[in-house]
Amino acid sequence: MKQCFFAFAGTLAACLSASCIFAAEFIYDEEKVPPYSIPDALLAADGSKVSDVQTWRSKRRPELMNLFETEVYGKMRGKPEKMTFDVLSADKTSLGGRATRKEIMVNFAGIKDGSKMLILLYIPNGLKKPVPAFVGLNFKGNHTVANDPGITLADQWIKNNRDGLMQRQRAGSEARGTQASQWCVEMLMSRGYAFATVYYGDLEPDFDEGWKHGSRAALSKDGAKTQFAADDWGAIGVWSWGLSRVLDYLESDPDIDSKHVGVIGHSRLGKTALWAGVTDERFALVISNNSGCGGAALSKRIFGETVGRINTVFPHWFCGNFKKYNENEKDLTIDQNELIALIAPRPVYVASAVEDKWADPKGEFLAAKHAEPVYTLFGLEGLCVDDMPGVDKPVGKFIGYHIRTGKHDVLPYDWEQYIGFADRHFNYSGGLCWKARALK
Ligand code: GTR
Repeated sequence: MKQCFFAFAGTLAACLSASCIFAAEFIYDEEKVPPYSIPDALLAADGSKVSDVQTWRSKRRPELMNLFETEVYGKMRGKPEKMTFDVLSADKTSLGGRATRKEIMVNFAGIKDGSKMLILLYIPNGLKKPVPAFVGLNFKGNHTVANDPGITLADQWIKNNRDGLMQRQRAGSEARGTQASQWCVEMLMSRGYAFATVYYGDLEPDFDEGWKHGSRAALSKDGAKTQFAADDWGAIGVWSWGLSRVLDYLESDPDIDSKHVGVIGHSRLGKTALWAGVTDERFALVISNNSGCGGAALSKRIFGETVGRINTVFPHWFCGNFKKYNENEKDLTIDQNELIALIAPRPVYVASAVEDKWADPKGEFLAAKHAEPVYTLFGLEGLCVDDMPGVDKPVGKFIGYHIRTGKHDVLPYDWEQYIGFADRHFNYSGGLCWKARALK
């Protein structure tokens, strides 16, 4: 136990200091951004320009996928053959009778004591089924996402409230609902969306050697003795993989319209949502909330968090090869605009916050902007603006973007935009049905 405390201590200290103590080393002034060029997503490695969807699909997309897999996130695993889903409970009276809460245990190897994750799923009551859904990993345990005493308390690796260090423990009930403002479950229910979440520590506790206690070890031949190859997956890889396994379950649940599932994440879990959306084309819509470096922000701008910094503080997040670009972003042949482009033709939304300079809001906007040519190839409109929009002025059709007032966080304002975006793309008005019913 002690060892684990210390294993996480470095990460935590660095985490807390990331945007403050070392701030002086980092670029926060546009004038100091060195010259850089944004790679053209449509320029193939052989120098030819891609000008049709077929060539994008058969040649350029696989080429970029391969580069992101080998150089940034590491190689993804497939669906485990023996995975099982056990619906542990289904309570139709949760959230004051407005939703059905289900908890589903996913055993990846089909055995109870093996690696597993617990899905918390809310489905709005009183609506015609199936309904579309949002899926996202949570930072602090399923019990923190809503004020609902029926949610099982996490007993995996969680941060303790005193010093924020990660420990294997059962969460205290005082933590219930403490992250509710970031998830807006009641808003989702009232707008007719189901919501599924998993605690990310179920898949891998978030510290350097955390993989030994998670699915990366469980899925390796040598378990915790494994040596990862330079292009093998990191923690973001396994967290993204977990999101795909949630979708596997949702495909089996008749209450869920699994063709209309959006994947969402904030910050490091925003990086995770983007990678899940790229690697699993079953996700119909992708949302990155303040994901920053290694997420939606361009690496080559070196504004705020840098590749060297992220790989030093969080050595377990990306694959080994990504470290080649520490203080050497110019050698990257790809950048994050191409990651966003890999989501095309599916709708993607990138959101920034004014005070979240560490995540480089302008770099996030530019990456979204420079993903646009691939959407154009599909005959779709992207951001529909050339310059960064004003604060709290969302823009975009198939690529949504906003920069909102305030800090690094997910706020009800963000959810309003995401749900509206999903309503438009899913041609859905579950919220209206709900209102009509309430009026009767
Ligand atoms: C920071 C990290 C960011 C971001 C954030 C978070 O410390 O530097 O890349 O992911 O953590 O996940 O909250």
